[in-house]
Parts: sequence; C-alpha cells; structure tokens
Amino acid sequence: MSAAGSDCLFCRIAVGEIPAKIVHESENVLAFRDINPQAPTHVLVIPREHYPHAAALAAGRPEVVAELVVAAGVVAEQEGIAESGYRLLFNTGEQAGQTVFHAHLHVLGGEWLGGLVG
Ligand code: IU
Repeated sequence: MSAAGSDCLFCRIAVGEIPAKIVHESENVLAFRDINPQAPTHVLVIPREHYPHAAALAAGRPEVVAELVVAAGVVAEQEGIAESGYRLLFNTGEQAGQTVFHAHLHVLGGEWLGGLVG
C-alpha cells in the first residue's frame, strides 16, 4: 500500500509534522489522544504505514493489526482502565462514520460506555 504522505493527516502526525499528544509508540504503531474525546480516555492507535482502513491493513499487514491491539492494551494499563474495561473500535468506511482514511483503532474508556460509542 502506498503512503498518502502529505495528503494524510495521520501520516503527518506519524512523522511528527503535525503535533499530537502521543501516549505510546513503537516501531510500527503510534498512539495519541483524540482531539475530540468521546470518553475520559479516548486514544487513537494507528499504524505508521498508510492504509485507508482496518480491512486494508488486515489484508496487507495482518501482524500490525495485532500490534495495534497490543498497543491499545498498553495504553489501557497506562490510563488505569485495563481492569474496569475499555472499548476498541474500528470505523471502517463512510457509512460507519469513518472520517479520517488512515486506519485507526479507537480506545475508549474511563466511564460506563453503555451502548455503541465512537
Ligand atoms: P473516525 O473513526 O474516522 O470517525 O475517527 C476519526 C477521529 O480522529 C475522530 O474521533 C476525531 O476526533 C479524530 N481526529 C483527531 O484526533 N485529530 C484530528 O486532527 C482530526 C480528527 I481532523
């Protein structure tokens, strides 16, 4: 999958061109706070490499999908929500509400979430 580079907001965050509140990073993934949080903890975990959504990432680099989930667990521990529970969410495509077309895993928690949140 080719990089979207300067056209992609999250690619620019991944290379440090646009600032973000980074909470965790590793070779292949980066986690930063959502600018419009929907819960006390709302972090986005992204692959550094550009894929437009989770399904494309799973097709191209399935092992990185696992790395996103592992990173989400690390973030949950850091945030103190691993025990109480948290929600992992991939919006995949426009009708699901995806607005940024660089794959990202939402990590939501810190309060009772009830029904679907994203
Ligand atoms: P979605 O699954 O594509 O709808 O989620 C995109 C998220 O990216 C959404 O929760 C936004 O608040 C968030 N976001 C951000 O954290 N920083 C930005 O500069 C922009 C969107 I634009």
